[in-house]
Amino acid sequence: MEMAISPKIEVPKILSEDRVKSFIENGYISVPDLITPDEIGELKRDTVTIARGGYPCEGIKPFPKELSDEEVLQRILCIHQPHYVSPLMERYVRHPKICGVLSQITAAHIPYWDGSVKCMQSLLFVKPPGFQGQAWHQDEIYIPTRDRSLIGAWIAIDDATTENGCLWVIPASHRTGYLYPQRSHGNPDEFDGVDHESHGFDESKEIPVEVKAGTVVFFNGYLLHRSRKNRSGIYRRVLVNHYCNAWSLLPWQLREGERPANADWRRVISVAGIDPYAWKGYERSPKEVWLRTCKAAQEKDGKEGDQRRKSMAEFVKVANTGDLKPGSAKFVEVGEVQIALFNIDGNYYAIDDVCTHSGGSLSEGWIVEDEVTCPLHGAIYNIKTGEVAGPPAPRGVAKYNVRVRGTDVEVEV
Ligand SMILES: O=C(O)CCC(=O)C(=O)O
Ligand code: FES
Repeated sequence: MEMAISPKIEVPKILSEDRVKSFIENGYISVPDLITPDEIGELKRDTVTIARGGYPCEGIKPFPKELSDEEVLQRILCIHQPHYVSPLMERYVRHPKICGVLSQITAAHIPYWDGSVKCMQSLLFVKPPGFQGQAWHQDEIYIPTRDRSLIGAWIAIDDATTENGCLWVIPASHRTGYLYPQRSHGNPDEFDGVDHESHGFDESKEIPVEVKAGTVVFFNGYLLHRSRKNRSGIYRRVLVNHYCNAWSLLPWQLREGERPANADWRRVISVAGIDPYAWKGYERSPKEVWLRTCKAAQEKDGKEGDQRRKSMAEFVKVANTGDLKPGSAKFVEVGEVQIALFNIDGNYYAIDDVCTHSGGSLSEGWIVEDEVTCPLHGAIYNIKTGEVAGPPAPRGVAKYNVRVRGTDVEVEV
């Protein structure tokens, strides 16, 4: 049988041969003015639309209407996979100039490569003032390719400086293809809690990559990089899209019956040249879209929540007793407070709905006895106390007093 190959996607050549060589040598390259000020404007506007839940999806609940756009953005470190729901973000995954550069450098280390590229991930960092950075890592630890061709296209939406938490890299650290071991970073004030830290190399070789808005920084998946806390008064917004050689299988996750050698993640978009595996079809997964918070965001919400609770704690009706069967949960909102209400053997309990790991909705989790498992990455919480009973959540969630008056279930907030 003749296998269907996708039509060829033509993209412009952007870089000189010297610049391509520089990428192969150093593992990264900055290309200024690839994105126009008008395009920056639409990326900023769409960030607000996504953050406010303007594209309905399970992972992003609309914030309360009373919150201003600024107040919404100030609660978000990063939005994962926005291109699955936002047509504009998908357009930037396919941006002709970005894909033109990608078709020159992504697998330029491989002889006979024909410039074919596919995208598997988008990350929209908001990183407001005070928010944590990402500790040392290599992206191929998270997204393995077969041929060391993973590449990030890091689109600066704001000027990125050492003050607001720009990218830092160790030039040429990708060359050997060595994946450094990881450990816990032990610095939650500087770095986000989700990521471990790569170690075992000379950190003194790191350099900051300070760039103007509209610049795109391209970096290889083996390049050691990190970013620090945002210590400025302005955002550091960045859209990072990840790609690889379209000829590489993508063993990102093993499904049933797959082995590392034949696993192939198909939630991809072909963006340059051909897709030799087009015959397998494509998948999309709006379920993968979610908001990631960090320590700074949780502390902010915690402080505001504490103040609110101290100044105006009162019992508020949130449900009728008949609304929840034993062993089930319900999402309820009182003002800005998002609560997971549980019925365990006829008794009612209320805890914050938002998982402290990365914002999963606990009311949508799995309940076993008096514990709930976060639907996103499996953190476990005690429903009666809000305490963490299993990783990866860094801390517990607030617990609220509940009382039943007649058939009214009331929560103290
Ligand atoms: O920009 C950042 O803060 C980190 C980006 C990053 O580590 C990545 O996209 O792999
Ligand atoms: S959001 Fe990751 S475990 Fe809950």
